[in-house]
Amino acid sequence: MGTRKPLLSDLICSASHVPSNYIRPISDRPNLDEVQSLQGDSIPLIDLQHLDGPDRSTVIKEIGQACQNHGFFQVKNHGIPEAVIHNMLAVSRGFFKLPESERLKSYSDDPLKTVRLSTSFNVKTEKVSNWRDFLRLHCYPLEDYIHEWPSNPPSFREDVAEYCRNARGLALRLVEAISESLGLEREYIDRALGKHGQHMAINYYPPCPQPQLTYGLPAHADPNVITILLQDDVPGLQVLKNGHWLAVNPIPNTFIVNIGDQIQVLSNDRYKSVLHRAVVNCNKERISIPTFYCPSPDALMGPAPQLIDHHHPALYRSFPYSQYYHNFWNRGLATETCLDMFRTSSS
Ligand SMILES: O=C(O)CCC(=O)C(=O)O
Repeated sequence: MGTRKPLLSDLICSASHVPSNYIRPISDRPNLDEVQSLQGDSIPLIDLQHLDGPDRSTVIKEIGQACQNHGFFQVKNHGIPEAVIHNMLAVSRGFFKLPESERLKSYSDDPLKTVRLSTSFNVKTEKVSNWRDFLRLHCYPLEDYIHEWPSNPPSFREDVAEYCRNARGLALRLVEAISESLGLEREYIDRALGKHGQHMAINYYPPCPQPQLTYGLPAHADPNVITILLQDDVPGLQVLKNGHWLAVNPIPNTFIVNIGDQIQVLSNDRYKSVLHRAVVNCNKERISIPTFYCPSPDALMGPAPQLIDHHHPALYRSFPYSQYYHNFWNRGLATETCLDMFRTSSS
């Protein structure tokens, strides 16, 4: 028997069929024919150019409405230079093209590791695998983690660090804007997050011979505060809206932002953390790079007291973020969100 290949990209090189452990039951397949493919305006596209000027309140209102009605929005004029985005995508592609032996230096199936290359979602808990390899990195504070990152391709650390600094700047501006949009002080959410955390995944979805049988990532909501997604020019992200899946087709130099479960908790359900998924295709590999902006593990999360009153009782109990994160990784990706485990009896 040959050596077992832990990564999908090394296993499938020339497969003409999806191996049986990737095949979803018939009731849980992507039904790609039923997906609506709207161009551009499938989720709001918000121009951040005037976020820091006299028209701030107009942009804040747009962000608030997007969080309330969609849980997702796209941003342009976000201030992250095109070269930083280009280098991030190029070095990610370079990483996944490295020889297997080089990539496997970072391999681990332990979700608690701060740097790890792995496959699917959580190989320890899941029954069906997903058509994805990924490199996951902790990235804030950078100096605590950068020495653990891959050093190949040679510019990896420099390019990824530059991207992380920029993504953090954007995340902070958005977190302040979301705080204001809820009628809270600008720094309220920032303070609630404690020391802050920032993780990143570089998702690599190889071409798939039978994309209708499997997922890159099945439907899930994000456990963190906000996610800023950079994707290459290959479609794959889909968002659930009114019971229908919408394809969010890439627009160059924009980011997709979605609010995570912690904003739903903080806002006491005013804003919704929405299910999304990644599908794969026969012809093209796809790279997507989510930055997950998180509370510190010891931050105590719960609804903002200013949003609770007689008519709006607290819908969640307080909990340390580490408890939430632990539950997220250990239950496998499921469409029932983790939020239900933290609801009060008033919900
Ligand atoms: O690849 C995508 O577009 C979605 C990625 C995602 O949802 C995730 O990594 O959690």
